[in-house]
Amino acid sequence: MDGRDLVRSVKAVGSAGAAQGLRTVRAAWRRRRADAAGLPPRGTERARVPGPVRDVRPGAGGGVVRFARAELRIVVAVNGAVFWGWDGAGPEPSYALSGRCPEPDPRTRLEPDKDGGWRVVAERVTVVVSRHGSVEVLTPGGVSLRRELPPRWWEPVGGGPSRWTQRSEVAADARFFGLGGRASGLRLRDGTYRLWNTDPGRAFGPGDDPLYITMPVQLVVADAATHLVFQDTSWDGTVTLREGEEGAGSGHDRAGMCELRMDGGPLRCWMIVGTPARVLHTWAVLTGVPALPPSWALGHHHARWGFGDEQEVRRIVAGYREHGLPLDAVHLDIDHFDGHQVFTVDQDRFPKLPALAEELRRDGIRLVSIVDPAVKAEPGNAVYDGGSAEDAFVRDASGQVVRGVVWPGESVFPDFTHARVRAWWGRLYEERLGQGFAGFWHDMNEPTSFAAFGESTLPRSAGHALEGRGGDHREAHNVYALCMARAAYEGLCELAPEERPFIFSRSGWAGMQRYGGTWSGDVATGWPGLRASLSLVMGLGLSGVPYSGPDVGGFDGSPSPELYLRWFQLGAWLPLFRTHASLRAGRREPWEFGADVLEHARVALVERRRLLPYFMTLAHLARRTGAPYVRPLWWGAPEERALRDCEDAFLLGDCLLVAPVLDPGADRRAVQLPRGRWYDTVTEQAYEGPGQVLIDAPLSRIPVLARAGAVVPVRGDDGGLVLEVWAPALGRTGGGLVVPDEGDGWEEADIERYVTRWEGRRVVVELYGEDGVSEPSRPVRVRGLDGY
Ligand code: NBV
Repeated sequence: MDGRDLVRSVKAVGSAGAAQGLRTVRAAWRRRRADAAGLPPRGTERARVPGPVRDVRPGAGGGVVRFARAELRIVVAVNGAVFWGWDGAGPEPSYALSGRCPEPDPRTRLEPDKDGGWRVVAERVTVVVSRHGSVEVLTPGGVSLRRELPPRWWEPVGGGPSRWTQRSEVAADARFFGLGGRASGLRLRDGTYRLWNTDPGRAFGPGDDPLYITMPVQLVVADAATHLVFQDTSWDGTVTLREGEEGAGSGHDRAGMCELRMDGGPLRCWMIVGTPARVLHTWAVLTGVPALPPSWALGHHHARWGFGDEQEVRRIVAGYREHGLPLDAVHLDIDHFDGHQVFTVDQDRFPKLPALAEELRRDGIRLVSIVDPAVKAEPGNAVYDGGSAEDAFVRDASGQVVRGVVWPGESVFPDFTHARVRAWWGRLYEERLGQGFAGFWHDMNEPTSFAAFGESTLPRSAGHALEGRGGDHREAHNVYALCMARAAYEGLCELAPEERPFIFSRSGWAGMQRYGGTWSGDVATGWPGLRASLSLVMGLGLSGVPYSGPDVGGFDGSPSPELYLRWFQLGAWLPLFRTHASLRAGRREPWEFGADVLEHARVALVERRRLLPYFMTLAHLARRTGAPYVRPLWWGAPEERALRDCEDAFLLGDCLLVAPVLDPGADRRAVQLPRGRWYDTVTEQAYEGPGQVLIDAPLSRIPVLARAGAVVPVRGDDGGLVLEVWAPALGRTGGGLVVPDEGDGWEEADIERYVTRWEGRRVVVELYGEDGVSEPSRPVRVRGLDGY
């Protein structure tokens, strides 16, 4: 135990009560003993590199290149995605892939290359394999996008998983994004990022890494093309990034560098090349399209750890009503459980939960329940008894059920990597539905188990089914939450087949979007936390998870009225718009910060409600195209280098540009504009991009701009859908897609395609349907006409 561990252990004892503190000390020792017994020391290791090339075997979509000490399989799929795997690794089995692996592209050719190497030539990429096993991916025009140097393995002489390293080079102008949810910034700066889902154990800020969702998914934006690279390995590891440097025409560019170091697992990787939109689309095809949230989940949510009882919930809901503030969902945290036990209700403080849920639903407000994976290890607890009968809980190497410590005290953990266990767990949501809950909030599923020292998770030696293959927590850890989300999603589809499930999960992995979204976790209250909230949402979107949002106001402490308001104004433009805070934090209701804040928050809430049809459209488009709702400014113009560095504004779909205020004391801010004309949505003033403009940002609002020509579906005063059209620039056309859907079922809404153009001195809007062009049947409101 080092000094920091000791401080943590003392704190744990102090804050969570002496009994719980002692449990965490015992649990930490148990964990250490389990790993000492269950994981033999690595012993002597032998280093290996592929060695010189020997021969090749052409195959569908590419083939196998054999080296003296390794072999490499390359397959280009019909959708243009390239797979390569060393030492027999194929694309499956994989927790990230959504189902069947895409078919190989039969037009691909394997040909000899210079110096004894080989190349795979496909329609959109060429993959060149050198004589010693480097793998380079080039555009059809021959520009190099990424060059992976020959990998290096360290194999334990006595057997066991090999560690490995893979170094790669990218263009000098390339910028890195993604890797799941990172707080440090949207653009991933030089440094080392860990791949191990982690509960930081306290409110986090931009300096904290890793966090709850890590993914070996990088999006690399460079002049030549954008590419996504996914190392499909769930083991612990690190990614070290170093941006390149251009030698200002001297010809001495320094390439960008990426080094992956993994503790084990297959060395296999997918790469997708194209525009950002194309890349994310193919990624969604590969790993599954994002679950469509029910329409109410795109409204405003209010959560709190520690509502305490039904009366307090009613008081908050009444507060929203009395202040004229729209509210769509209320979330109940672990304090509504009986003794913090999952799938129970504290009957003293929440005696009539179904009646409360019904009452709220009549007002259009849904109840959402937290769900923790840890089950109190106590006979008599129905979930424990049922799970024990089902043999559902994770066991250690010696066959004992692993015990950890979480909120209910000593706890056990379902093994979600087993189909039978997922089916059992999925059925447990029936109890929640019976209580009237409509949505589910998965927490503590990194998984977290409190420990006074060492890592706050399960022992690495703990066994997992891994779909029958068998393995341990080193491999299962990062996919634990993904599998929990799957269990809930599939269970809910059976239990409530008419409704699309609403699940959002603190932890997860590549592919988690199939089951739902996520949120920031415990982001620290403060201006840096506000900034981190935005980088998390954007980074997750670029990793394939489009639905997320922060705890508005931050998780801990008490934000100043100004900070609270700025956070609220940002949250109103993010997919998950939720106020939430810790048991010990100050208030988060909009009326608790003075009359001005209340007024400005109301404006943000009313605008969010007005824009619900637009958010719903973005949700459908995310499902159909993989494009996140929230996109970096370079989304449509990755070649505009200045945009690659912009981290304080974002595009919301194709139509809007949102520039939140992220600093105290600001009453205006600089906004970087992509090419084209943009209108301030409040003043209707027009700005021309590309370039930077200064825009007023008084406390009453943050700058939100609409793209000239955009068609934004909004909710009219009578609740019907209205097309808000922003005048195209003169001589130009514009347009937009609308997916009308106000429900929470499965019926597929048709996409409406609109085109806008000038006709004389009038802006006209036309609906392009299968039967030709027609007038829209929906009311149209044209804006931005001043100055024409
Ligand atoms: O369940 C309590 C909290 C929850 O409010 C928060 O949103 C989660 O991120 N939970 C973490 C556990 C306790 C954290 C200190």
